[in-house]
Amino acid sequence: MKKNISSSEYKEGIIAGDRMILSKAITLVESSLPYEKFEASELIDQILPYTGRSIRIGITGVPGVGKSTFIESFGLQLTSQGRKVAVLSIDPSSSRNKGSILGDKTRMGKLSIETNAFIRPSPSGNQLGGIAQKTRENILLCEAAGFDVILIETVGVGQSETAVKELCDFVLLLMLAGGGDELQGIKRGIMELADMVAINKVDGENVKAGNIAKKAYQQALHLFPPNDNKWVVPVATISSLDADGISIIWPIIQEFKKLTTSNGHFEKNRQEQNLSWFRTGIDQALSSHFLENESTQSKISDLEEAISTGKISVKSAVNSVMDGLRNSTQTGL
Ligand SMILES: Nc1nc2c(ncn2[C@@H]2O[C@H](COP(=O)(O)OP(=O)(O)O)[C@@H](O)[C@H]2O)c(=O)[nH]1
Ligand SMILES: [Mg+2]
Repeated sequence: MKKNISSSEYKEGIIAGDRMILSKAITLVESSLPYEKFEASELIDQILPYTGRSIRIGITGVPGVGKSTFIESFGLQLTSQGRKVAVLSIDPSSSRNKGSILGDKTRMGKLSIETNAFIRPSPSGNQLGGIAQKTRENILLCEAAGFDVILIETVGVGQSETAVKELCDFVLLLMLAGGGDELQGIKRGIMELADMVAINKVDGENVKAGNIAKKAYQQALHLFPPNDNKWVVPVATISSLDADGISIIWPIIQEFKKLTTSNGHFEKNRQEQNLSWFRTGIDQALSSHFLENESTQSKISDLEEAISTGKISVKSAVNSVMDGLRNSTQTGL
């Protein structure tokens, strides 16, 4: 393959569903080189008319709950029904170990060789905003390539759950039964992000505990005020490993889509996500534009030195950087 792919070759290849080109386009989007960033944003503009037609589903829950295993079962079910499934993940941790990437690949072994599936491990880094942005662009690329279901696994803990809400139409929260921590998720506010709760690993000796947990979650969810979109969050028990209970998930998502489309919340959610994307984009563009400047960088490192040696307060240092910014905008630099 040629080294340089032109932007029209990218566009045509993606729309034709060429996986090699799709993979390369994702690499381009994830690049931090300025000229590649520029190329990537042009490409996103070009493919935009071909996007938006998939359903974007977030899969969240603590590490080890079975997200990757679930995606394997659910994804295989969807591909067997003729759907094209793309799997992306979002991971804000910079110190992600290689083991987890390998682990995820083996857990999705069957899905990864399906012709109607495409699995792409996440870019990792320590700036969640940037990663979420890239995942969002990757969603668009996969949509333009004809994938009609996008599954997004949260890999890191904490913030990635909020990020996935910002990227998806529907969020499935996987939980575990037992351990008396049924209400933990509610306390952490995570339940508020979920459009559905599935208690996973309800197999073998875990069936009784699973059913108890299901009741506890149903009761707890009852105490929440009704959602604006009128959706009542369902609770199910599943076994991702045995592919048990998985078949009810897709019809539930369809019901969700039907309800929220008819009351306008589906589109409203996407519009709000777009606006928030725009605002984050401005924040990032401003700060990177400003920080790329060499004199700013050297000023910042001087100030860092001054902060470490106690010569200046953090607040004064920030003010000093901002004064520099104000002066440069005034002089048009
Ligand atoms: N018994 C049982 N084990 C499961 C089930 N789902 C996942 N596991 C196991 O739980 C472990 C973690 O699964 P994984 O999918 O990697 O979790 P993730 O970190 O949330 O992606 C693996 O050893 C899986 O085989 C299930 O439904 N039942
Ligand atoms: Mg996983």
